[in-house]
Amino acid sequence: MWKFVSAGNSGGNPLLRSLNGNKGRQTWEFDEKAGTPEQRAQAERLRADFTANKDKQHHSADELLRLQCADRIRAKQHAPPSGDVPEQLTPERVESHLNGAISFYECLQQEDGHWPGDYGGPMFLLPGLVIALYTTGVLDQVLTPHHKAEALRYLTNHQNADGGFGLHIEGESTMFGTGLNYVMARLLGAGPEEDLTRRAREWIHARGGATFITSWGKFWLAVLGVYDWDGMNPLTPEMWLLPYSKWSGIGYLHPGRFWCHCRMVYLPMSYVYGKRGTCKETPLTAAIRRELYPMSYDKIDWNAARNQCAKEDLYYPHPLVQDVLWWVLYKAENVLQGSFLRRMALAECMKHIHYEDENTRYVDIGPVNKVINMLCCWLEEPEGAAFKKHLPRIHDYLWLAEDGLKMQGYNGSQLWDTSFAVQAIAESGLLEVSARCLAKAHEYVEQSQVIEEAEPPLSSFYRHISKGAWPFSSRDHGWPISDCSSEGLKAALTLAGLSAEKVGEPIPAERLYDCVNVILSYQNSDGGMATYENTRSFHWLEILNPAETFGDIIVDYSYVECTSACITALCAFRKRYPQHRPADISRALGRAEAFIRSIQRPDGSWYGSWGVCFTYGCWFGTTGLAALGHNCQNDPAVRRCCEFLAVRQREDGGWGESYLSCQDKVYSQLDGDSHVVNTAWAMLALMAVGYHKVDPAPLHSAARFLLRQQQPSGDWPQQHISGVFNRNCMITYANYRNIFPIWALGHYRRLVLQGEQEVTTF
Ligand code: LAN
Repeated sequence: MWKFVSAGNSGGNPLLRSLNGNKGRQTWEFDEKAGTPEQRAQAERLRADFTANKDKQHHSADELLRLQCADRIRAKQHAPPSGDVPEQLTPERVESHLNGAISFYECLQQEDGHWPGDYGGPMFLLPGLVIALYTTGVLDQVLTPHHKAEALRYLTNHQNADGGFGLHIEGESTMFGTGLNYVMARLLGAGPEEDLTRRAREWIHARGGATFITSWGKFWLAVLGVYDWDGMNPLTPEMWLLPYSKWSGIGYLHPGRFWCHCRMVYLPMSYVYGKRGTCKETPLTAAIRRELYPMSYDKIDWNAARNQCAKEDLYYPHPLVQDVLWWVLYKAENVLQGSFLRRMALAECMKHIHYEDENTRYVDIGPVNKVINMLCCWLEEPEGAAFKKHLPRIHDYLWLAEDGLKMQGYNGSQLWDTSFAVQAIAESGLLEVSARCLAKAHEYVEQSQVIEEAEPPLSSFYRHISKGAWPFSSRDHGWPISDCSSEGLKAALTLAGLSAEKVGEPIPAERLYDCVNVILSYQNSDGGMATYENTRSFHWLEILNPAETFGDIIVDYSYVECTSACITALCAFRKRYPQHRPADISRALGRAEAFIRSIQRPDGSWYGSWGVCFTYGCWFGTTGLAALGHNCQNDPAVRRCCEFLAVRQREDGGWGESYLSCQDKVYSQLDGDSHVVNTAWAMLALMAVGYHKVDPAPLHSAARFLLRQQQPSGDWPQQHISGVFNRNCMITYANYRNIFPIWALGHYRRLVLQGEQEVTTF
C-alpha cells in the first residue's frame, strides 16, 4: 500500500541535504506490508469511485491522505452537530461546527506541524519529468512499477471524453496536454493501440499532428528526439551575455530582469537548446516519432512548424514582432552554433543552473526548472554529483491521490497553508480545542522562515534578499515571496498574541524585523508589491512572451494579493512593535494603499491572479483597505466592492465562481452548487469591511450554506479547483476547503453573532 511520509524524511539518502532535518518534506512511498486488508480494500474503493465519477468531478479529494489518518479521525473528540441547519444560527451552534471542523483538520496535521496536501492540477509537468528520466537513462531507477501504474491511472482518469488532455485537470483538450501525455503514456509502457493512446493519437492527427504543439511542448519532443530542433524558435543562450545595466538600453531585455519563474525555465531550456541535448534514439522513440504525425516525418516543413500552434492552445498568440525576432535569431543560429560565443554562453548558463540547484538544495524554484536543470547537469556530466543530487528531490514533487500519481506545481504549499491555518484557527477563539495544533503549527512557521541569505554575491545571480522572508513551501526551497513572508509574519504575530504556555515561545523580534525589512524592500515604484522580486522591466516586454498558453509571464508585476498581504502584515506588525521603523512603514502603507485603489475595477471588484478569481481578489482588496481603517460605511470604493459581491450571491446562500473568470477576466458563475471556498472568501471580504453592520442577511445565509455543506466528519467536500497561475493554468489548493470555511465561520460567530467590534486577522 502507498504510504505518505513526511517530516524529517531523508530516506537515509546521504545526497539529500537539508537546512532543518527536512521539515515539511512530503513524499509517498509504496510499502508492500503497509496497511490492513480493510484499508487496502478501502483505497481500491476510493479509486474506483473517483473513476466512476471522473467526467463529473475532475478534482480528487486527497482521500488517500485522509485514509492514512483514519485512526486519528475516528478517535477525535468533536463532531459537528447532525440534523438540519436551523434558520436562525446561534453562536453555540456555529461553535460546535467549528469544534468539529478544527478537530477534523488537526487529524491531517503532521508531526512537524505542517498540513500536507495535493498541489497538482497542471497536466504538462509529469510528461516532462518522464521524458527527462528516459533521456538520462534512470526512468526505471526513479519510478517503480507502482509509480508507473499510478501515473497511467492518472492519465486514464484525466483523459477528456474527446480523447485529448487539457492544460490542467479541468480544462478542455489542448495539443500541449495531449501531445505530451501521449508520449508519456508510451514511455511508461502503454502500447500504441490501447484505448488511451489510440484516442489521444486520433485527437492529435485530427489537428494536423504534433507540429501544432506549443513551444514548450516542442522543446520536450525535441529532447526526446521526436521533433526536429529546427522546428523550434530559438532559445538563444547568448541572451545571458547581454549587459544587465539599464543604461545600456538593451539591459531591459536581460533575462535577469524577467519574472524569476520565467527566467529560471528559459535558463536551462536555452542550455539544452544551445547544446541540442537529445535522447539517444531507441526503437521506442523511433516508434513515437512515427506515431505523432499524420504525414511522414521526413516530409515535415520544420521552418513552418516553428510557428504552428493548435487553436485550442492559443491563449497568447505571438505578435508579429516576435515572429520577426525569432526569424532573425533562427538565422543567427547558423553562426552561433559551435562558436566561441556559444561556449561562453553555455558556461554562463551552467553557472546559474548550479547556483540555483545548490541554493535550493536541489528542490529548485519550481517543477519545470527542476526537471530541466537536472537534464542540464546530466548533459554536462552524466556521472556527476550534481545529477545524482537531483534524483532524491524528484519525489518532493510527486503526489498520490485516488486519481493516481501526479507531479505538483511546487514541492508543496506547506508554509502558505500552515500560515493561513494558524490565522483561521486562532481567530476562531477556540483555544481549548486548538492549542496543541497551534503549538505544532508554530514550530513549522518557526522552522520554515529563511534565516540565511542565498550565497553571495546576490546581484551576480539576480537574486533578491531573502533573510527573514518566508517561502511558499519549505526552508530548503528557500525562495522568498512577498505575500508568503507577510502571511508567515501574520501567523507568527497571531501566535505571539496567545499564551506562550499553550502555543509555544514567540519567534524572537529580531527575526520579525528581518521579515519586515524584506517586505519593505518589495515595494515597487507603483506602490504595489510583486511576487518574488521587484518589477525589473517594462510591461510591454510581454510582447516577447513565447509561451502561447500562458499570459503575463515575462515581468513580475505588482498584484493586489501581494500588496494587500504586505499591508495587513505591516499593520499587524506596527500594532505590536510601534517603535520599529515607523516612518518607513507608514510611508510604505500609504503608497500601497494608493496602488490597491488604482487597480480596482470600475465595477468595484479586484481581479485575483492566483486564486479563482474575483472573490479571491476582492478578499485581498477589501482586507488591505480595511487594515488601514476603511470600511463600507466610510469609503465608497469599499462599498462598491461589497455591492459587486452582494449581487453575485446565489440562491443557495453561497458564491460559486468558475475558473473561466481567470482566463476571460469576467466574473463567471459555476454550474451547480456554490463553492465553499468562494463563499468563505466573499464572507471574509464583506465582514472585514463591516458589511454585516449594513446588512447581515447575506452573511447569515452564506454561513448556513457552509454549515449545510460540512460533512459529518467535520471535513468539507472538495469542489472545483481553486488556484491559478498565468491567467490560464489552474492549480489545486487541497487545504483551502478546510481553512477558509473555518476562518469565515470563526469571524461570523464573533463579529456577526456575538457583535464583537473587531478581530485581529482578516
Ligand atoms: C505559485 C504558487 C504560490 C503563489 C502565491 C504565493 C499564492 C501568489 O500569491 C504569488 C505567486 C505564487 C508564488 C506562485 C507563482 C506561480 C507558480 C510558482 C505558483 C502558482 C505555483 C506554480 C507556478 C509555476 C509558475 C508553475 C510552473 C509553470 C511555469 C509557467 C513556469
